[in-house]
Amino acid sequence: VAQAARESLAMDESIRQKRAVAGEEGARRGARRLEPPARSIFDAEQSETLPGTLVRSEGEQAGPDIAVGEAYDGFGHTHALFREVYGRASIDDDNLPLLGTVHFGRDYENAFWDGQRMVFGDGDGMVFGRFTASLSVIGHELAHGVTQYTANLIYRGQSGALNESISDVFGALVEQRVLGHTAETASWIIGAGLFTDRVQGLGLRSMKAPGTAYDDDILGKDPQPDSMNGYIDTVSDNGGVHLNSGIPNRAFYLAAAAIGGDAWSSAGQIWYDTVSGGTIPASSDFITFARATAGAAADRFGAHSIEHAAVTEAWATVGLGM
Ligand code: ASN
Ligand code: ZN
Repeated sequence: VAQAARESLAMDESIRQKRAVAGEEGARRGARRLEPPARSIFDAEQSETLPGTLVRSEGEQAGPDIAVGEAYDGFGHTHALFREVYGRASIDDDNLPLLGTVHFGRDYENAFWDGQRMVFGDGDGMVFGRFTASLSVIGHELAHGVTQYTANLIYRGQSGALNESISDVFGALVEQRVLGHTAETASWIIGAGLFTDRVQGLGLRSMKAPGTAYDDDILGKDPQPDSMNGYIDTVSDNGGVHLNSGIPNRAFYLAAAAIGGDAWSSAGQIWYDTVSGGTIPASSDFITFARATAGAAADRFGAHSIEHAAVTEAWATVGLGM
């Protein structure tokens, strides 16, 4: 027993040292200021020309255009999650201005990050409405920017599915924090509110139960797998990046649910540490990322913490035992 206690004390000491080092790094980096957001929203007026016309700059009052207001507010909420919870200064951690274009294209049924800005279509009005209507989608697109400036996961195959999943994770967390939802009360739906009344569905993807977000005459059944047993080998969609993301999405949900409470400060902090920590390669596959999250959980919460146990168990449940 004494031996075990000594080992556990030694463990605590090493964690304390790691945290002290992290704290000093934070203090040194503290020279870098955490500025408020610098948002600029443009209107493509149904063209596919970027950026379009500048319609709202930071600090300007809201006008009548709902999509412009949603993009502006959504950028603010997402910026706040990264700044207030993770101490990150915008997308690049150096106060990068947030650029967005709304009303992109005609009947354009998507939103995307083009490497420099977030772009939102209006949908066709039959299946999809405005893509700014969902805060988790706005958070998703901005998080692609954060991933680009950190782990820079290659947008193909498993690293691409991780890139997609990380965007879903922070998109969901932005929304949960604004709504005051815990891991237990959250919907874990990405893109709630995007579908028109014609579509039977909760949203684009379910992180809690991948493959069940919709089952509909127009769209068919949500094709996302929820464990490695269902992993989809395909050449389309960059190797199924929007499909296989269901697997790490569910791992995140399971970890957050097992820990309980505010997901952004528990599992979200672990995932943020993993993505921004500078340790995972751009070509990471699922198991590499899974092991890194376990390491990040141990570093931040302790090797014998419930957080660490929750993370390893979550990955094992989706077929990625380590
Ligand atoms: N909405 C999609 C995404 O952000 C668009 C795309 O695949 N580029 O992943
Ligand atoms: Zn994406």
